[in-house]
Amino acid sequence: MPDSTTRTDYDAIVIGAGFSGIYMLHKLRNELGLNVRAFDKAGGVGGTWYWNRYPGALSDTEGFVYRYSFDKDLLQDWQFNTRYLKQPEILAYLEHVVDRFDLGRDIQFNTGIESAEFDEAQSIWRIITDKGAAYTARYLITALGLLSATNIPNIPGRESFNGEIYHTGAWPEQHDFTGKRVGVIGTGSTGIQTITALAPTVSHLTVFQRSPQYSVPTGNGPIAGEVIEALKANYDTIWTNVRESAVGFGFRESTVAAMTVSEEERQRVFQEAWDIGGGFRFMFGTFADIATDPDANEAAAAFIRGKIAQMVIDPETARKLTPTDLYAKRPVCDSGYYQTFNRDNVELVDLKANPIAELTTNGIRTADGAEHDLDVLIFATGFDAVDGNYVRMDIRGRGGKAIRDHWKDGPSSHLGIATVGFPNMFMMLGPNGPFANLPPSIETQGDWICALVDRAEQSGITAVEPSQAAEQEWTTICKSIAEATLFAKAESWIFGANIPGKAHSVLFYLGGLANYRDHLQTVSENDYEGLEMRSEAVLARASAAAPQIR
Ligand code: FAD
Ligand code: NA7
Repeated sequence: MPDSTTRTDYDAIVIGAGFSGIYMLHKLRNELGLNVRAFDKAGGVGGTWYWNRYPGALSDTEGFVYRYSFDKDLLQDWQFNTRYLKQPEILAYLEHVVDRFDLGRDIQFNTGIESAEFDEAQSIWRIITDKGAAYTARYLITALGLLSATNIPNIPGRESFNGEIYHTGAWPEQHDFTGKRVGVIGTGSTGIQTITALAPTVSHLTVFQRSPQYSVPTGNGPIAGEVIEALKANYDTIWTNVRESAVGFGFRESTVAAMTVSEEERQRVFQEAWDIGGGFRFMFGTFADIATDPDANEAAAAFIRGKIAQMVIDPETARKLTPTDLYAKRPVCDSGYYQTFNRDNVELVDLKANPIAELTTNGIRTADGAEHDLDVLIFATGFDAVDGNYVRMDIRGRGGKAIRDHWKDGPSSHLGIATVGFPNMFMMLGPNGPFANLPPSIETQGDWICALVDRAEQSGITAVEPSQAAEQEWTTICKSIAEATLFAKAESWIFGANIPGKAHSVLFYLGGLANYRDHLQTVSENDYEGLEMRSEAVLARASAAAPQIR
């Protein structure tokens, strides 16, 4: 039986110090007054923006909404002068938030969490760090990142390569590749940014492309001072609109079906969006059904294909760069990607026609026997998305069940936040969370979790977890929405299709941020219907006994 005098080191432990972990530390410590400790294996805050320092790294959510909304003064104070934010600016912003809200003293860096186990008898979590230190807490907040666990393909001969190897998502240092022969594998959002930024600076760039991409211009550039002032003056309305929208990117989403307008009007709308720029804007701001109706999708795809043909001079290179499948992966945008292939020092290798055979001492040998000599090889091969960092840790819930086993057929959750058998573990951006601009999604989840924790604290509830039925229902909702979209027909990380051997499953709630918020509100208004709350152990508050680690 639980011991009523059980004390924990902390009330809550937060793993991760990116947008999500920072927010949760602030909410739980500064607003609820709990004793909270955050850990990150990184050497500093920032998460994504700590690790992804590759050349050209940029958020493609427009900067005015790629930020927290919770503090009005912060919104007014933080300066920006371009439409999108580069990695150093976002990192500086997050560092500022940590300083501003005095969070740094409760974050421990360079500390990976290797295991987290729920002690059923005590209703507490026990975590062990990679330094062998053990800590306990009543709540475990996993802010592990959904695009954080790097995917490095298992290419034969890797150990024999004499050059430098990098992954874009594990790039904590700056590097100068001037004059070097560089290879990039991968042409997703990250590869596109890296390729475009690197090409003018290296002696030769070889791009190893498995799937060509539909990309539209970012439209990045300076924003006039008066526009920034107007944005700042309008923030209340802006955030309301973001929260009431589907993708939360800060633009007006279309309600018009593409095929209900004339061909001429469609072209006008596509051209206008092309000129303004933005990947999400092109997919969701032009017409309402690009992601759901095959004809609408083909119209958008054909428009982009036509642009590629105009931009790329060599017809054979243009052919290789032109996708023929659905336009149904996460929409991406670029700052001159296709034109980069008009440069004399850039070469495109089509891996579908000619796969990589092996890495050699000097570079990459493709199946046709050609040797591509390289000084540097960059993997822009993406991430084991959403559950990747969960299954890389040893997380155990009730009965010692490992999350790896719990999710062996694909990860699931209730509301993207909690999962059966793992009480008091609240996930930020867990499986089947919203597919939308992430800072407002993070705040949505963080506020809801915080209210739930407060409710538990006020009522002496010691264990909260979803019922099997609630989790199953949420999984079914997510699956049926996903299947109504064309995204489900494309092979991408949104469904775990990019990782060999990973179960193909729905990883997101594709119903939009506004509807997602409605779901959360309905659950909380119905006294957290679908969540089982127990009062098995009466634990003393950690604050009374917490070790002083400063
Ligand atoms: P992360 O920022 O990924 O932080 C997770 C942290 O957890 C990491 O620091 C990691 O080190 C730590 N961690 C994980 N496991 C452990 C462990 N076992 N022990 C200790 N620490 C651990 N989203 C958008 O909405 N718009 C964009 O434009 C956009 N652009 C992106 C561009 C790139 C290149 C990438 C990679 C992602 C982009 N994203 C974008 C998604 C981005 O990840 C989120 O917007 C947001 O930064 C996620 O914050 P987070 O705190 O949830 O996760
Ligand atoms: P993505 O979008 O998953 O792109 C990864 C790219 O790497 C993509 O072109 C892949 O080709 C390619 N890839 C992956 N594995 C291999 C192997 N084994 N061989 C050759 N090519 C490979 O990741 P990103 O980092 O670009 O973007 C992820 C998200 O992070 C992005 O949407 C933003 O939100 C930020 P494929 O298409 O699978 O054929």
